Amino acid sequence: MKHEIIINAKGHKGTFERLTQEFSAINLFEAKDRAAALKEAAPRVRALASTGHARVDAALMDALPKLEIIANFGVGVDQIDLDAAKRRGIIVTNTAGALNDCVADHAMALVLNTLRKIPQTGVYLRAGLWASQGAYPLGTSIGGKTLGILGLGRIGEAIAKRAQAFGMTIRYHNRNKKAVPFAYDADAVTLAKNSDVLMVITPGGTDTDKLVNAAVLDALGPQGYLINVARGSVVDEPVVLHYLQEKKIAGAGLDVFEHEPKVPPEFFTLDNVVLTPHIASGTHETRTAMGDLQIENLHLHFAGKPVKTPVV
Ligand code: NAP
Ligand code: 8YV
Repeated sequence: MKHEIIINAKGHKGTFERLTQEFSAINLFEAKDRAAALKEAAPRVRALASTGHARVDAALMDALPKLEIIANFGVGVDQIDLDAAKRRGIIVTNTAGALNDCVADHAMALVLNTLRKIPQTGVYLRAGLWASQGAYPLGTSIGGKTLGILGLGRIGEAIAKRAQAFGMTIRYHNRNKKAVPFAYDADAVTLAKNSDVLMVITPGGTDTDKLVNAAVLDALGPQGYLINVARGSVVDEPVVLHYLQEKKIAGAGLDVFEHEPKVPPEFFTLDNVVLTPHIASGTHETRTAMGDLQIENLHLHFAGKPVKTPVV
């Protein structure tokens, strides 16, 4: 007999196929009457498969009184009310570790693309400007620069490894100092002041809301670059836009935004920003590995075993 699960949003295709084959799945996102679908599932459903982008709030948990586990597709669980889950004794799992390398690759790609303006040079070439106006203006070197990592966790450490190979010096700020061979700064402003490139890779949520604000960008300064692969909420987006427009920072590489998939169109006209649509973990291999881990956690729980990657 297949165990029953509820799926709250459509995500990675291969993972969705496995979820619907290996479990008896209720697709909440397809329900014409969501409240009725929840009411029908309430007496039975013990597991929720969530995607990182869909909100899982206390009301949803309360609508499923038998809920024991929320297995998230994604490492970031900022869309899940963890306090409500704790209160209810619901296990929350994420896909920690499965995406470290891929996200770090993308973070490093943003460093390269932002400082060397690679997308902008391609647009210049395609517009015929190389022939009519001559060589594209010079970029900024990567080697020899200091990368300040705000959030030196699993992914932050994978970014540090790559950046070192490019000849960068690493510094970091976390709330807790780590046993790593990198200089520690006591706060985000000091880290930005000591860095040429500020890499943001903390979790989202209330603790980090607008952690990168005007004071941090002032400390980064007009020669400094901001890269955000964390969550849009971690930076003050209107302030970042303003600082780019006024050239109060040299440039930015942004994979995440405050109101995804909406991105303020004012960014599109700027020459000093590289934008990607939240794709840092977006490869076939990594998304499959994330789904495998999400599904493994569900199977382990139904087998009465400890889950592999618990958050709470
Ligand atoms: P992690 O291992 O938990 O690392 C997070 C780091 O951030 C920790 O070192 C933590 O250290 C630090 N941190 C947490 N709160 C902080 C605060 N208020 N101030 C300063 N530092 C703080 O998590 P991870 O697996 O590396 O993932 C990090 C985040 O990346 C995810 O939560 C997600 O939001 C984002 N992400 C984005 C993408 C994408 O597609 N763009 C993909 C994957 C992940 P302390 O606890 O000592 O402060
Ligand atoms: C995407 C991520 O959210 O893991 C995370 O925290 O941000 C990414 O991997 C992915 O699309 C999961 O929904």
